[in-house]
Order: sequence, then structure tokens, then C-alpha cells
Amino acid sequence: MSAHSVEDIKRQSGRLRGTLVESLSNQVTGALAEDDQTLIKYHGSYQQDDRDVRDERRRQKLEPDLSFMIRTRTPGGVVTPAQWLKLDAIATTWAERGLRVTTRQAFQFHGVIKGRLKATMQAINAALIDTLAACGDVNRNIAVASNPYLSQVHAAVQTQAEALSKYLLPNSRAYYEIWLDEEKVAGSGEEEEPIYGATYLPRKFKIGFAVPPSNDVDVFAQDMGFIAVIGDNGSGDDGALLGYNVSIGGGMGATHGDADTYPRIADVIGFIAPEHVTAVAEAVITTQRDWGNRAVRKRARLKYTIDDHGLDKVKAEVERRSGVRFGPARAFEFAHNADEFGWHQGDDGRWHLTLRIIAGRIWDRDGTRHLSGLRAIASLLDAAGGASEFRLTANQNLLIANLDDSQREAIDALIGEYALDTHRSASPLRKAALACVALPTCGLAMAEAERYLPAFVDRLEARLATHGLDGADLHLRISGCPNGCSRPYLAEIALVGKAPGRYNLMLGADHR
Ligand code: SRM
Ligand code: SF4
Repeated sequence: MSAHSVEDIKRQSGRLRGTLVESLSNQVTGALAEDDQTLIKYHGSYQQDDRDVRDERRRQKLEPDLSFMIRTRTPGGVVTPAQWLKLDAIATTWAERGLRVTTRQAFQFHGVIKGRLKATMQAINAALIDTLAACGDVNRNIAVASNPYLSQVHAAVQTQAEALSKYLLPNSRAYYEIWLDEEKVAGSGEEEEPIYGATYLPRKFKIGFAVPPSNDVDVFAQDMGFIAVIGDNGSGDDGALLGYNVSIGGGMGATHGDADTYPRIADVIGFIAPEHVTAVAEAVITTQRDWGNRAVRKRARLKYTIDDHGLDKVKAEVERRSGVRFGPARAFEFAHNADEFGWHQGDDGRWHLTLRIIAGRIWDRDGTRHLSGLRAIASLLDAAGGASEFRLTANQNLLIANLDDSQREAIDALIGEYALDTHRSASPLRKAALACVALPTCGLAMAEAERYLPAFVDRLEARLATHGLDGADLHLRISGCPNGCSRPYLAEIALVGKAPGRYNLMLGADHR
């Protein structure tokens, strides 16, 4: 562990540069200098080691089997077929574990060794996707409902989320200098950070946009949520976006045995018009920047700031900073937080196909050819041109979206050929189940999650069948530790890792 606190590292980093350039060119080790291991997160990457071989390598007195995870910033998880093909090529050329769809609609690449890191970052940029602020004490990838039904509202919300994501990026040019060889200019290392300041936020910050009746982004798990309010705006269009109910203070992370840390459901604090989203988001973030706990990182998320200062006080401060007065929250109802699989038609007549991706992992392994199958589909759609897109869901699944009627048959043929229709025969339990990455890449995992999910579902299905509950619509989520990356505390059945083969079992959350 670094002798420096995270706050010191940020302050002394020259706006997130540290000695990353030197660390990357040091060929003696596969690791970065310790402080750079913190700073690289702001560039969207984590240093990791293969935990399956950690003990063996230690016994052999070898350096751990080091590599890097890279996470994209893809608000709402939307990419074109051409971008999909490029991401697929990166996964097959530079990484080791295929493409991983995350619970915040990003792509992750695992197993990129240090010597390939810069080339991989450049290849991601060549796909017109960046990884900036995908990790670190800043606003993270913004989650957006992947709702295929309300096409106009969805498009408006997606556009708003993309603009907000851009607005909230750090101002530092470090990312462009280090990875894309942008020239240093006067003032490099001292750029103004008008939103974040020199020490950025006390902790990560997460925003989600939900479009009722679906709560597929689990909006109450987010530091800040925008819940679309849809209705008649006087134009006669009863499907218009009127504004948002705003929620603040959600978060899942906790530490076993530490009662000062806990998962928390966000509070709805009122209604705002769409044009006030940026000002309100900035006010919440700067309030958290100034009021958040910088002494104890485990107590630094917005949820604790709210509990320490009081919700009313935080809301009043947000109104003061933004100059926006919240209206009374409008009525809304969520019906579910899972994805609906198969073909669906939007209100504009376009077609969307939701495919189940088991724990978000897309690769050609263990008898599956899902990476190849999706490559074939992306090639077909790319060649056809048009407005089709791939949308990741916050339930680690995938939509092939915006197709016209004539494209469905060819897509269905490829789905069949590559056995991508795993949802068809799956029970409701299996279809909605989530698992975080955990072992072997996650440095914080205490128990298996992604790798244990299929075997655990087999066993649970058999047990449910003996009670006549095989068709029960139950949500299962497994996390390899209490940080809760699969949002387990919102599941009806949750396993939260404690040690190898040991979990806390939690029951009874609501699936809305
Ligand atoms: Fe997470 C840390 C993976 C969504 C709460 N999370 C990690 C790290 C980076 C481990 C680390 O710090 O060394 C994991 C990397 C594993 C790997 O090998 O890839 C990791 N988190 C993930 C992903 C990939 C899980 C997945 O299976 O999809 C998700 C990536 C999201 C993204 O694209 O940005 C992921 N993490 C979440 C969520 C769910 C969400 O955001 O909706 C949560 C709970 C919500 C929240 O933030 O409260 C979550 N992750 C955490 C925490 C606990 C934070 C806290 O407040 O205490 C940590 C640990 C930390 O930050 O210190 C963590
Ligand atoms: Fe790792 Fe824990 Fe997150 Fe799972 S919940 S990915 S084990 S940090």
C-alpha cells in the first residue's frame, strides 16, 4: 500500500498525471508505481493480478501475474455496430477474457498487460470511445434506462445523459497527453477543475436516469437519480418528457462488521424541468465535494454526507447553489427492475431484441461462441448502414436496437446459429440473475460470484422445483464481497461473499 493517502495522491498528482508516463515505460516490472496505481483509475483502468495463481507465484517468489482492467465511459451503454466490431477486435487482440458488460452499462477488458496498455487505450479511442473518468473519485459512467418501448422519451433522456456525462468530465488534459500523445502546453498540470477542484471528489459519484415503468438502472442505488416524468405537455403528445423527479443518496457498499457503513436507498427530493438537470447535478456534486468526508474514505459517499448533515439541509444547499427550486415530486410507479427478453417494438415502430448475457461475459469459451455470434451480427448491421445500435443494460444484458422489420429474419438466423437465445429456455430466476466479476480479477473479492452463478442457479432451480416454485419470478444477485457491485441488497435473494465458499444470505428486497 502507498504511504500516501488518496487525498494526498490526488493533490500532488499534477491533475492526475503523477508519474504514469515513467511507470508505463519501466520494463523491469509489470506494475505501476504505487501512487500511479491510484491515479490510473481516473483514466479508466485498474492494476490487477490473477488471483488464481497468486499463492503459487508467491511461493515461487515471482511477481504476481499482473495485468490491467480497462473500463469504457459509455453513457447508457450505447455503441454502433462499427464500434462493436472495434471493441471486439480489441478484446481478441489485446485482452484475455473477452468483453464484459458491467452493471453500469460499460465494457470492461480484463488481462491487458502493461506493455500493451497504451496501444489498447489508443485502439479504444480510435473507436471513438474513451475511458476517461470511468473509475476514480469523479462522476462515473452514467446509467440510462434501456427502455425499448418509449422511443421518443428514451432518445431525449439518452441525449441528456450523454451531455451531462461530457459536462462532468474532469478538465485535466492528462488523459490526452498520456495515452494519446497530445502535446503539453503551458499550464499542463495546473488546469482549473471548476467542478472538482484540485482533490476531485471525496469518493466515486454515480448518476442514473430511469424511465418508468422500468427501473432497470436501479435508480435508488445511485448517488443521484433522475426519474423521467412523462405526460401531456400541452402539445397533445401524452408521451412527452415533462421533467424528472430527483433522488439523492443511494449506494450499496458496506464493510462486513462495520456498522458505520451500510447500503442506503436514495430519497426523492422533488421535481425539476429537463433544462435544470445540469445545474442541479453540478450543485449536488459540488455540495458533496465540499461537505463529503475526506478523513474516512469508508464514510465518504454522498449517502453518508446526507445522513451526517440531514437531507433537508443538503436539499436546501443544492437549491441555493443551483438557483433551482424543486417542485413537489410527481407521482410515478416502477413495475420492475429486470430486463424483458426477446423482440419488442418501440412506439416509433422500430424493433429491439434483448439478449441475456450470463453475468455480462461475452466470449468464445466453455462451448459458447457468443463473441463470434455478436461479431457476425455487428458485421451484418454495419454493412447495412442505418440507425441500428447495441445497447448494454444495467442488468449486464444486451439490446440489439433500432432495427426495421426487414432486418429481423437475418438477425434471428444468426441468433439461432450462435445459440445466443439463452433466455428462451431459462427460468425467470436464471434470466434475472446478476453476479459481479469477483475472482480471479477483482482484488477485493472474498468469494466467487460470476464463476459461481451458473452452478448456484442449477442448484437453486432444483430446490425451487421441489416446492413447485420453478416458475417463480425471483431476483438473485451474487457479489463476491459487501461492496455490492451486483447491487445485491436490492435482490430478493442475495449472496454476499465473506470468504471462499462462504456468503451472507439476504432475503426479501423488492424487485422494483
Ligand atoms: Fe464495483 C470496486 C467491479 C458496479 C460498488 N468494482 C470495484 C472494483 C474496481 C474492485 C477494486 O476497487 O479493486 C471491481 C473490479 C472487478 C473486476 O475485476 O472487473 C468492481 N463494479 C464492478 C463491476 C464491473 C461489476 C460487474 O460485475 O459488472 C461494475 C462496473 C460498473 C461500471 O461500469 O462503472 C461495478 N460497483 C458497482 C456497483 C453497481 C452500480 O454502480 O450500479 C456498485 C454499488 C453501488 C455503489 O457504488 O454504491 C459498486 N465497487 C463498488 C465498491 C463500494 C463502494 C462504496 O461505496 O463502498 C467498490 C470498492 C471501492 O470503491 O472501494 C467497488
Ligand atoms: Fe469485486 Fe466485491 Fe465488486 Fe464483486 S462486489 S466486483 S468482489 S469489489
